[in-house]
Amino acid sequence: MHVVYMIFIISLGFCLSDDGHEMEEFLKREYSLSKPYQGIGVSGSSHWELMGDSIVTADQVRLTPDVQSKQGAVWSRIPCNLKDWELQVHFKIHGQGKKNLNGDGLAVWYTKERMQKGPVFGNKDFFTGLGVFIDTYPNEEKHIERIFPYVLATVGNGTIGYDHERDGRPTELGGCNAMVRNLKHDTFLFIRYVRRRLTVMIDIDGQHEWRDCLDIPGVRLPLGYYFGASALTGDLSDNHDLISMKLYQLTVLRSKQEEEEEEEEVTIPSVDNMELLRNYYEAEGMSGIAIFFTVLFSMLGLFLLIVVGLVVYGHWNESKRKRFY
Ligand SMILES: *[C@@H]1O[C@H](CO)[C@@H](O)[C@H](O)[C@H]1NC(C)=O
Ligand SMILES: [Ca+2]
Repeated sequence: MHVVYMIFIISLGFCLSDDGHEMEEFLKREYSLSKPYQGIGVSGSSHWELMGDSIVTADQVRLTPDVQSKQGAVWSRIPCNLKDWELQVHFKIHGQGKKNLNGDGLAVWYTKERMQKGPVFGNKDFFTGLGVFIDTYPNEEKHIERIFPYVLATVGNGTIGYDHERDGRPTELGGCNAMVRNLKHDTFLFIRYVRRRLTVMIDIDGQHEWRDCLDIPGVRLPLGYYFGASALTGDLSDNHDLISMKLYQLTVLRSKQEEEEEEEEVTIPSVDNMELLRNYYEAEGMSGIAIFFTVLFSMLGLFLLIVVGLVVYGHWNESKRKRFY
């Protein structure tokens, strides 16, 4: 098993270094949402549609207010047929709740379904497509390896449920910690999908620098899905504000081999080597505290064995001596 992990990690590293491709980007207004949010929620001709408790103000689309049991969303009306894209989400999460007494979080979507209420950050469960979650409340008590707020990505194929009690861990593709609440400066989430590679980055320190969150090759997403964002509050709450979502089309040069590999049309979202990925994260999850205790107890065990051994040897020696005298 370890050999397999090693090979997997090496191949990951290999893919990371093969990014010498030139890219150009164009802002696509029809898939973007930005001030002054003309016509959203009022006009049927707007490219975006509001749902649930979300409201539009001059400065933001407020998906939920800092009030219990709210859910809201905003969805694009136009399916996206771009192969390679980059989504820059400017958001703000803030509220009265003290540390870990706020929730539940915000999600950004690229899915087949749209405008359906539900338990996954205000969207339906068993979704088909990509969800990137900013989970601000740790539901799972044992969350040693994850520090909240936590950003994670999940690809659903319509049959996989989201495990709320475990903060989506069973279906996590990867993630990172992100202290995003109640900040004075602007906070951004960045999702790039290029040549079936999914990259998520965050800019939350006010330094105008993207920080890596996850980077996974072999993510197969169909064309023609919808972009959206949603948020949910429960017993705990926060204002979940969307300031803008800007979608850029990327033009990427592909090698002949890549073109051939991608020729086959994707109809169901999936992730290559999902099993390996999951095992890899579980194995990695073992590191840190688990390994520390394993080593500690092994050493204590060994120490005990040595002590017992010495005592037994001492007794044996003594009884031997007694026989001589
Ligand atoms: C969806 O994913 C699950 C788990 O990977 C798999 O068992 C199932 O066959 C997939 N469903 C479809 C329709 O591909
Ligand atoms: Ca949670």
